[in-house]
Amino acid sequence: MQSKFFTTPIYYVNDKPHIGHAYTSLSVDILKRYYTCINENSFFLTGTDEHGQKVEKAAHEAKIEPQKFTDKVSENFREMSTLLNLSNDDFIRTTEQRHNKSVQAFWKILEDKDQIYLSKYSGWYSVRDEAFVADNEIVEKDGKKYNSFGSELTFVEEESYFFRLSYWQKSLLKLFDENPDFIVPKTRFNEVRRFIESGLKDLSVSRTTFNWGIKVPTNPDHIIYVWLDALTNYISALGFPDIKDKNFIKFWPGIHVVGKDIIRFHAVFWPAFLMAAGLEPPKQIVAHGWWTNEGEKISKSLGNVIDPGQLIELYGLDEVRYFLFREVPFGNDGDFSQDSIKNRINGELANNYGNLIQRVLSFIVKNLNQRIELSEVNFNFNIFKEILELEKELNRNIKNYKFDEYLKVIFTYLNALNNYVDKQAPWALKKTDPNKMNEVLANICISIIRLTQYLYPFMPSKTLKILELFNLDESFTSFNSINNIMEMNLLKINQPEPLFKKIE
Ligand code: ME8
Repeated sequence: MQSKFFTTPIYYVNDKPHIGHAYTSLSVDILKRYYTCINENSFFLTGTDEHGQKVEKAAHEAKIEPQKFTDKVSENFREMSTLLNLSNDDFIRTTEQRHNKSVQAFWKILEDKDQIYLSKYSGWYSVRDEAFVADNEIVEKDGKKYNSFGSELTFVEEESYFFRLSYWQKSLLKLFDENPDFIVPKTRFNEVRRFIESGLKDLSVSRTTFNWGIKVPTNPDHIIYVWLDALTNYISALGFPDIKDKNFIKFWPGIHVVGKDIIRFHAVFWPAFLMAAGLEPPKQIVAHGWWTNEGEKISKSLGNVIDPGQLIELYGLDEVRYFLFREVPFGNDGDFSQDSIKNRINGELANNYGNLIQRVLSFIVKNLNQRIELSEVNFNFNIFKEILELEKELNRNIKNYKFDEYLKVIFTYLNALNNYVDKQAPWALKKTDPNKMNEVLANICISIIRLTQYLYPFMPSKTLKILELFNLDESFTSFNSINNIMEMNLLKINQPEPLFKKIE
């Protein structure tokens, strides 16, 4: 089976990482960890996009030379990976030699295949999005010109190489028709398909009026367009231009997880570049929605940028991870509000999950000498069987990027387990039927372990702590291991500390 290759966008180093960047990276972390749990090999790539006019401008404003500036800001993104407990396999920077070599080789292939020609660009450009803007997409306000994202445009007139994008229109439509899941969600698929259908123009792929970028190998007066440079990162990291590299063979084509702002670059330009170079287009583009802060667009000028570090300090990492993916369906826009994160933490993590573990395990520690016998137990309680069988449904949710549904199902079962504990009342059975009590507790413990394994991709640190309470190490995050656990003679239980702090 082809191993999966998941990528985040490589982030611009013009500024510090914020909650939006954290969100995309966390989603890929969840995917990577999930597939590891089901013993499927995958590769998780993230990194930084360091060239172009926007980054050059930011370095200039900071009065630092671009390379030093990008070294510094890129480090912030690396730190974000540690802060978020990301399990990425590689972190690529576009200023690295391996990438420079790959982009120049990619360009040479395109030029050799006559996919690139020299001409002149005259039109509007958004530095913020590093995007050329067609006349019919310009919005005029107070005598100024903007693109549909509200970025101000500047007029550019310069000699430029063009990529024969128009030639690839038919092949792109075919790619879409043959792969109905090429972009998820479907609304985005339809939008982009319509954009392609409406006609593609050749794309300007080099600039001459600034310096910060990779040079066109055959004409060093030209800097390769930052998006052609940036998109190539996905194959540079797999060893391109060596297409016999074991990682390229094993992992390409990839699945690109992106915000809805950059779908067109990934779903139109990138597959066209690849097909033109004789390489396979990506397998899938997964586009998530946009986060706002208490109802407002997040922007530096509004001063409402959410720093992931502060958020984690306030609520805890796994609490934030849980909230972001439980609160909003992945393809939809979402609003960050202090009230909603508090409600999720208090109601679901503390009162439901945390409380279940606390009361069941404390009871076992206090009354049963920290032990629960498994050897004679029948694991045939209805609720337990349903929990075991959830795996199929959860797998479907992950395959469709329905992270919120995945979590919702699990929390319905945690709730059901809490009710089950009340109904079975092990504290009463202790006096009347100790065997039944052991059986009930064993079924509950194994159910908790099972649901904890399912939750591991979302809350890796907390769930590992919970498994430790059962004396189970990290190897027991593999979903298969539940059978080995059920075959154990007994579970030794450690005294739980409160797992999720309630927020006042
Ligand atoms: O576009 N809500 O980099 P970038 C959700 N370098 N996600 C958000 C967000 C928000 N409010 N703000 C940012 C670039 N994001 C290019 C990519 S890839 C070859 C080159 C996330 O630093 C989201 O994933 O502007 C979005 O697509 C990405 O950050 C943009 O990051």
